[in-house]
Amino acid sequence: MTSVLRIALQKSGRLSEDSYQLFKECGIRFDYGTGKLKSVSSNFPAEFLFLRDDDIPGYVEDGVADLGIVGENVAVETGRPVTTVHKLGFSKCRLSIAIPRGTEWSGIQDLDGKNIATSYPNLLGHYLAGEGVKAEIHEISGSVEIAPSIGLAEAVCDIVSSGSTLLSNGLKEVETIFRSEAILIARPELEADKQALVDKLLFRIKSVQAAKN
Ligand code: PRT
Ligand code: ZN
Repeated sequence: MTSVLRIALQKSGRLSEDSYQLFKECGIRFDYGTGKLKSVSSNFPAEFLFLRDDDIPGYVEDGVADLGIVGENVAVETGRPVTTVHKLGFSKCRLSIAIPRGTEWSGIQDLDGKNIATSYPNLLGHYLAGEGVKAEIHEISGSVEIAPSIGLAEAVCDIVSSGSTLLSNGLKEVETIFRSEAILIARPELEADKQALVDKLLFRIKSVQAAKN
C-alpha cells in the first residue's frame, strides 16, 4: 500500500489562509473552504483534515494526523509530545501580560497575590513560577481582555498582535512572556515511508521560503 500523509490544518481562523497558501506555493493542490472536513490532494500523496487549532496537537499525538500546522503558543500550551519540524514564519504574535492603563507598573513582582485572567494557564503558570511570583490564574476561554473592567482580574495574559485590542479595552502591555509563529508539527517516530514524504514536503517548503528572502 502506498502511504499518504495526513495533514491537519485549521479549518477557519488566523492560520488558515497562510496554511492553504503555503501548500499552494509548494505545488500541492487540494480543495478547501467547501465545508468539507477532509480533502485529498490531486497531485501529492496527502490528505488534509480541517480542524479547530486547539485540537490539532492532540490529533497529531494520537496519530489521527501525521502532520499539523498550529501556533507555537497552542503547541506549547497543550503540552502534547509532538515534534516541531519547521517554523513557518506566519501568524506571528506574542503572549503578553497587560494591566489597566492607569495602573502603575514596577515589575512582574507587582502581580504577587493578584488575579490574572488568561486562556494560557500553563504558559503563564510556568512563567510566573520561573519569576517566583505567586498569583491566582483564572482560566477563561475567550474575551480575556474584558476581565479587568468587570472586576474579574487585575491583569490579563493574552495573545497580542497589533495591540489594538488591548488599547480599545483600556489595557497596556507590560511584559511579553512568549513569542509565537506558525509551526509544522509531526507525530514523533513516523514510519520511514511517511518520513520520506515529510522530507519531500519540507524540501519544497524551504525552497518556497528561500525564494521569498
Ligand atoms: O476556531 P479555532 O479554535 O480554530 O480558532 P481560534 O479562534 O482559537 O484561533 P485564531 O484563529 O484566533 O488564532 C489562531 C492562532 O493565530 C493563534 O493560536 C496564534 O498562534 C495566532 N495569532 C496571531 C493570533 C493573533 N495573531 C491574534 N491577534 N491569535 C489570536 N489573536 C487575537 C488575540 O487573542 C486578541 O483577542 O487577536 C486579539 C489581539 O489582536 P490585536 O491585533 O488587536 O493585538
Ligand atoms: Zn482555537
